[in-house]
Amino acid sequence: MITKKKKQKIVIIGARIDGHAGVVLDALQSIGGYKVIGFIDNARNLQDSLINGIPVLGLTDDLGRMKINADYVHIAIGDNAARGRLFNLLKKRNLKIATIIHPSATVSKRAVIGEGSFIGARAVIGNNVIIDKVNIINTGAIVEHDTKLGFSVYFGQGAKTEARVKIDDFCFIGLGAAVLPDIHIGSAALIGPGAIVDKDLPEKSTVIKYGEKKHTKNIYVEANPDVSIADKIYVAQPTLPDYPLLDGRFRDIAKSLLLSNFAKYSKELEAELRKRLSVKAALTFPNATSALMLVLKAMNLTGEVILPSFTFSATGHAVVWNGLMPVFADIDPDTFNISPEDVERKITAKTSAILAVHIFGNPADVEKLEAIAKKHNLKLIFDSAHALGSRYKDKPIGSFGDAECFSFSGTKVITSAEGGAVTSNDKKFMEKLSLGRNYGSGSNYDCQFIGLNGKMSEFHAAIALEGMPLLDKFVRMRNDLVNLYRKRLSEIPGIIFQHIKDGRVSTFKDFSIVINRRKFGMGRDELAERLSAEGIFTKKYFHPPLHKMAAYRAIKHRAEKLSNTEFLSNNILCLPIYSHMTVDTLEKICYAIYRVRKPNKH
Ligand code: T4K
Repeated sequence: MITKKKKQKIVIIGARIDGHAGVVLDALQSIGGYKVIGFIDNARNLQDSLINGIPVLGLTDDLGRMKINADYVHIAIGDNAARGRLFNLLKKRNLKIATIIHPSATVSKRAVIGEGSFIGARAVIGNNVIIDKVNIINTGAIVEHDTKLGFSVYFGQGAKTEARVKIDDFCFIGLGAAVLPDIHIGSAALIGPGAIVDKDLPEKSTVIKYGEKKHTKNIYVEANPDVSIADKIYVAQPTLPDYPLLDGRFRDIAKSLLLSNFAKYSKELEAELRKRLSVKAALTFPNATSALMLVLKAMNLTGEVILPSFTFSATGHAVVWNGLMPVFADIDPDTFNISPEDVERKITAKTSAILAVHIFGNPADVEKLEAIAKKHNLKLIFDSAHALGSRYKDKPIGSFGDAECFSFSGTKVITSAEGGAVTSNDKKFMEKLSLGRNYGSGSNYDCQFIGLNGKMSEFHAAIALEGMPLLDKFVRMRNDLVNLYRKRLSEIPGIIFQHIKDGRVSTFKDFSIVINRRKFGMGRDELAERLSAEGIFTKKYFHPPLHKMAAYRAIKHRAEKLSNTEFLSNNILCLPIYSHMTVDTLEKICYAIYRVRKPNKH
């Protein structure tokens, strides 16, 4: 009697049928003996649908508690961090994770293949190779003898190692890359397509093909593994330049023995800012706070300065450090930027300047503010700390008003670790500012006025320079993320977004939501707490507003009728955003918001 052997039931996590899930499905069909009974994926549009006649059973985010009636699961997700995290989660649930080896692959009898790994068609795994858990070795890859691959490594199509190579956890080896014998690659390194690795690499290194200068979007994102998906999600993260390129500039600086004093890289950064921002003059600074302080000082301002209270403390501090009185104007409730109408209402005979902010990168009402400043003969300064890469009516932010001040701190779109810059079309003013950032003197030590140490170090300038070519790309990536955020979150009642007016481009240095407590089911503070309990860290930018801070209550200031400022400050929450954030991370945040809220039943 012939008995038909019962097929093993398997669930595939990850449902990209035109991606790795499709490759896994094909391999299972070639192997035979498995019945794929479902996919699990975080894409909400796929829920309850059929893919190749196979149902989508639920969200990856629910894997911790979802019932799975299968003999095996397999994780078909290319992202190393996500795959590793899910592997650990599934192991905690005692689920069996299938190791899949395509029948056309050649695997030495003395090789060890870890649980949950995938070996693709025509791949070759040599003698004494040890492949740790949940690796992907793609089509036609060659892992030569005595090589060791760590946990959750990705090996692209046709990539190969020579003998005795050691590749640590979470590394990404791109399509067709080659690793020479006896090399050791540290964890989470990115080896770009076609690259040749001929020396040991420390963890998180990036190697792109020799001779290529430009990164592609994917390479850049992969170079900064989105660790948050595996662990905690922070409101901001720097997206850092490629280390080997930076290494060249750092060596050059060390060789020159000139570490500061407005030298080569500081000057290069200034030239880059002039070019990108279409502005006549640019000066680097150690941070935006000192830049703002010195700009106000060099303008010889007196009396009162009008500024928003809805901003970061540094905007107001620059005014107070100069012995000027802050007069707070209210903001527009939709754009969150200073209201030109309220600015005009608050002008007195003592007003000497307007200090506006492009909040979260959303360009302020530049033309209206310029008209008011001109009409009342006031200086106009923009705190553009968030706005490097923003555009107003097709012009880059950077050439408006009398001066604009930028920040390169660690949470900004382009970072130099700490750093700042001032741009202006007023060359004479910038000459004075240039003296000011050298304590107030030229080379003869005869100080013309009380300046400060406003020098950006050469190392910091080199980091910013490395990032500058990526500015437009990062702004586009952030705008794509915001579009997806808005799409997902607009399905939840009680969430309002910052309005970006037509003809303006925001950098989305921050992505903010405003919570309507009644419609959403809970207030901003409770949402922040609940997200924090899920490992998602948000910021209440800007709460308290400046006029409610202890330091400002203790000094002379004016703060009349700031109802929009107070409402926004009490209800706004900035959600995580950074240029290399993955869609998986974003989906996780949106789903967490959806899950933790208390919908209003009435
Ligand atoms: N004007 C405005 C309108 C500003 O917003 C700022 C500064 C300034 C002027 C002055 O610019 P600078 O003098 O700083 O150049 C941050 C930043 O330190 C500050 O630069 C920024 N604005 C402000 C809005 O935010 P915190 O204390 O709220 O953020 P922090 O340091 O907690 O960082 C947020 C998250 O980012 C962390 O939870 C983790 C992550 N992070 C941060 C840094 C610095 C990283 O992953 N890596 C990092 O290196 O002040």
